[in-house]
This record gives sequence, C-alpha cells and structure tokens, in this order.
Amino acid sequence: MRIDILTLFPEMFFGPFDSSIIKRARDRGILNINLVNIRDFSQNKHRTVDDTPYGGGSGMIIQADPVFRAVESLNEGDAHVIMMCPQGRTFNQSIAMELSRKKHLILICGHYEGIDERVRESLVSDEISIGDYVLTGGELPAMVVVDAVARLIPGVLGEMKSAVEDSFYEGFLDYPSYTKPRVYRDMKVPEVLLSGHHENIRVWRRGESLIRTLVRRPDLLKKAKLTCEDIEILRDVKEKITKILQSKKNT
Ligand code: 4GX
Repeated sequence: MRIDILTLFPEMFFGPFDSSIIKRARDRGILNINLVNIRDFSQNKHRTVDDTPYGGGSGMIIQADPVFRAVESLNEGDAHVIMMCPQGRTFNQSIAMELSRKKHLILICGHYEGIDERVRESLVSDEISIGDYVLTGGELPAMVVVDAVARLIPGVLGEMKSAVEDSFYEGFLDYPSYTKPRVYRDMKVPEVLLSGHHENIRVWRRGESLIRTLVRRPDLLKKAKLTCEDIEILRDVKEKITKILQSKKNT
C-alpha cells in the first residue's frame, strides 16, 4: 500500500514511522509511506501556505492552492483522499479494515485553525476524526489511522498474532494475559493457564473476554455475533451471579 501524508510538520512522523512494526513494514516494501511538506507547493518567495480568514477572526487558514497542487501531483487517479478533522466520521476498526483494502491513500493534515473549505468541497473524498476532542493538528490522527490500517495489511504482522485473532475483529475485548513468574508479589496466575489443558484454556479465555465485554462495553456485546458456546458461557455466568445474589438476600 502507498500512503502519502500531506503536512507542514513531516518531522513529527519520524519517531513513530521509523520504529517497530511500521518501520519493518516499510523496510520490507509492504508499506510505502511518503511524507510530503505542503510548504514545498507554495508559489511565493517566502514559501507561505496560510493566510488570515475572510470575514475576520483569529488564527490562520491553510490556503487551497498548495494543497490542491500537492494532491494533484501525487494522485494517479485512484487515490482515496482523506482529511483528518473533528467533523469527520469517527475512526474505528471497521473503517481501518475498509481503508486497508485501498491501494493508495492520501492523508491531509491541517494545522492552525483549519484548511480553506474548497479543499473539503472538491478535493477530499473522506473525512476522518479520531474522537471528540480538539488537537493542534491532524498529524497525530494521521499516525493513529496509519498504524491501525498498516497492521491489517497482509504480511505486516508477520509471525505475530494475526489481525484476525484481534479482540476488535470479532467485536470483543481481549482476555487477560500473564507471563513468568507464576507468583508476583503474592499475585497468582490463574491455575487453568498453567494446566496445559488447551480446551479448558480456550473456554476460560473466551469466558473472560465475554465477561469483560459485558461489564465494560455492553454496547459492543449487543452488536457482536455470539456462538452457541458464547451463550452457554454467559448463561453460566448469569447462574453464578444469581446464586451469589440469592445467598446475599438470605443473610
Ligand atoms: N481527529 N484536529 C485538524 C485542523 C483542521 C480543522 C479543520 C482541517 C479542517 C482532529 C481529531 C482534530 C484539530 C485536527 C483541528 N484541519 N482531527 N485540525 N480530533 O482535533 O482528527
């Protein structure tokens, strides 16, 4: 996949995109990330790309021309052009999956008070927000989107746990994980995980995953597809809770 990122601050991306899994994917040629400075498309001698808003008000607005010319120089016709902004659709795992199937993404990161509206009107095909809070620029949102999308591209996670095993793939929260030692500051690893009984371990993990989702994110559980086994596990939990409640009533 090719991803072009338009920004006034390309250096902000150097840490996250030159480390860990994203770095490896880039080195292996699975992911071609191209950081493009909007300022390189300014046509004046001071290399400015912003100006004051028509109608007055505070802050500076990024002009349409450098953004149009940057996108036109990069788009071979089939790019999916996304602007990072609070007005966009809220990013989630299903949008990440949708984007992971594209060949070419162009992400536009605004800074300052925003970008001339004509960019949104006729250059952008998609607007994405990473949540309801205000940031100083679209760079952090672009990093979040690239990270979530990249790990879904076949070969990026490699030997690691596949994306299909992800909690959010099925719409559940993860089960708890432990590693050595067996006892740490009097806190024990659940016995079933030490048993070597793979079937019991699988059922225990599924149960923990379901219960966590039920308690912390009931909204996810409503949407998720439950297997017969899931329903059985949840019935067991309900029975246990009912018993505890009854014993409390009687005392
Ligand atoms: N999820 N911001 C973008 C400037 C801006 C405004 C309008 C284009 C159009 C944000 C978020 C976010 C702040 C990034 C305003 N650019 N982006 N910036 N939350 O808060 O994506």
